[in-house]
Amino acid sequence: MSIDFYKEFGELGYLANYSSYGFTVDGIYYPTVEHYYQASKFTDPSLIQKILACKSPKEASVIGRDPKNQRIPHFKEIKNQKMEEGIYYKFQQNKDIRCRLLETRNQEIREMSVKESYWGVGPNQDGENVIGKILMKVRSRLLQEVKNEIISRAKEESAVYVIGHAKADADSFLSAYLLTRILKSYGVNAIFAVRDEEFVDSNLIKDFCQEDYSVVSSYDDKKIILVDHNDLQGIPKENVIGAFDHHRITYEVLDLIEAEYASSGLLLYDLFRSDYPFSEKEKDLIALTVLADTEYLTSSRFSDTDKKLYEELQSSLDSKELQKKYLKTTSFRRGIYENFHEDYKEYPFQNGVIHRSIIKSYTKECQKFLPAYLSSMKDCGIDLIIWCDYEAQKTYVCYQDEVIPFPIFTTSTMLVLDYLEHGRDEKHLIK
Ligand SMILES: [Mn+2]
Repeated sequence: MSIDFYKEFGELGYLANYSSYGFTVDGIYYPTVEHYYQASKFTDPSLIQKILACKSPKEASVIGRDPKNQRIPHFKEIKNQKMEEGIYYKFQQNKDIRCRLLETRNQEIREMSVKESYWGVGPNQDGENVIGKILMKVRSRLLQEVKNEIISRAKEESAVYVIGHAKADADSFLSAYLLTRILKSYGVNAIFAVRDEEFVDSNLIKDFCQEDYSVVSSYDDKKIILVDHNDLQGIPKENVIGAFDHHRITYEVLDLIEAEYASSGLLLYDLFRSDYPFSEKEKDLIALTVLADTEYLTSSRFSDTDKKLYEELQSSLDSKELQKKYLKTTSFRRGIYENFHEDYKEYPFQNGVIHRSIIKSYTKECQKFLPAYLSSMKDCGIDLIIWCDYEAQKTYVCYQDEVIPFPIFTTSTMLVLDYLEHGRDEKHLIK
């Protein structure tokens, strides 16, 4: 699916040249890309001043397009370059939207202007879409730059701790291990670390990776690189050099590469495969991160693009067998309250907070236990159960006294919340 934006409003408005993200070039402040682009047409200082002083990009555009104003000769030949510079500086200097642009991974970006067949897609959607193409070009350039920035800052430190999130799962643990090795190859004194020794996929981790790790519980002046999350979780902001993640931007760490991948391991693979020679063993570890984070290749998070990358790993791991061995389903011998709180999290939802729990079972257990869990929700303070039946590959959503068979098999809370929020419209199931 492409990212189609039009004008500076709404969720995708940050992509538009009229959106108010200012930047400085050679000591001059430009309030928008439009101001920059229009000013670049002229050499007359008073005209440039006039454009810069415009309160809106629209006014700047009116002056810039006025045929009475003398443009620099052959501006046509450099107009794309000027546009690209403006867009580049905008995203380079506004880290919050830089994150958002990087988050779009490799999706096509289109400017849906019906009037513009050059800069946009035009009336028949077959225009040149030059703005969209520039945005994609700037995106790849910034991706490399952020990556190199994090690495070069890490190189200046006497030591850098690479850590995943608290209660590490397989992706968090293995990705931290892989990134440590990658950073070492760049000359960084990287230390493989965890926050605590409570592991979610402890059997899988033990069986596949017996590497020594440090446990970082106090931060002092330790420098940190985060993997598989980008929330600080108690780490002082100034200690964090950067983050690599595949979930959601928290805006707590802005030196961040975050894009939707099946796992953090797969993101690292895509990011470094052209400079770092991954060994067979390392590729298997990457494959494991994918297996663990996609419920063994069954979850909706495993996109077609991920699939291609995963196949490139040529891993010999058997996903079915590993699922049987390592997938931890809910233990129904324990009490309902305990199981609700085993995989429990609060999410902001409809101006409030929703308390959600994930239950993982096989079909028989699902049929046997679901009614009792449904009737205990209120008493246990649970608003939403995402119940995954791994045998039947079905997900049931229990919400407001109702059991809703979910249209696809998933454990993704974001997907479920999106679906509930948008009137159960299936359009919201694929990102
Ligand atoms: Mn992960």
